[in-house]
Amino acid sequence: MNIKNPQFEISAVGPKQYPNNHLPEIVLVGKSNVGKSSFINTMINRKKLARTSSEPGKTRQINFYNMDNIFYFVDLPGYGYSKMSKKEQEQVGKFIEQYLFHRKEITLIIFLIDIRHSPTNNDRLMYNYIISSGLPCLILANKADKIAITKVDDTVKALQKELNPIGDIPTLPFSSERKIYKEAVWEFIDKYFKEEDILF
Ligand SMILES: Nc1nc2c(ncn2[C@@H]2O[C@H](COP(=O)(O)OP(=O)(O)OP(=O)(O)O)[C@@H](O)[C@H]2O)c(=O)[nH]1
Ligand SMILES: [Mg+2]
Repeated sequence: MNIKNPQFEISAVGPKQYPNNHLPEIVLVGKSNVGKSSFINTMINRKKLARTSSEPGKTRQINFYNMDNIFYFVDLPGYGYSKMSKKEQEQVGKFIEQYLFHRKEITLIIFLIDIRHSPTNNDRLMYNYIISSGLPCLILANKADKIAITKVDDTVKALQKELNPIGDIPTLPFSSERKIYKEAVWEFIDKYFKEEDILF
């Protein structure tokens, strides 16, 4: 897919603010600072459409990015940012749950894990939720540039074995620094949309 005119549409804190045009939504989930917002920028070759930061906890609302009126990338706040006050963490947790548990437009979850580490407890909670929801999911082992290129494939396999031993959830490497992994993700999205007869 070649997105020509990606647009930020809205930052929402509740369902009333979600777009109501029923486009399919591809949602980014993962812990704080894993690279969700950067993923969106990388996929569409923009440096700053989605706001990123080296400080965890940058994204606090649910941001909808309209991809040529074909679908939305939905950027969620990350979980597990311990420096946020308890109240803020609870509030952000509520935004995430409210969206993930009820939004009918979700068509694919892109679940980012840091390629360098075993999944955290919160990653496992999120994984369990995804499995129980039955929503389609793609796992991305992100920040692949942080390990030697020759080790990427084996590390991705090991991570999949750890998190998803049955091996029924596709797992790919990704990196916003090393752009070579991007095409495979676009191919996955294209194929997925075609198979599910989702659009156009
Ligand atoms: N080396 C490397 N750094 C990355 C990659 N992706 C993101 N980063 C960096 O990681 C930091 C966090 O990136 P964000 O995209 O803001 O992370 P996020 O998951 O949106 O974080 P929250 O909004 O806090 O949940 C930034 O400093 C990015 O430049 C990657 O693939 N490789
Ligand atoms: Mg973010």
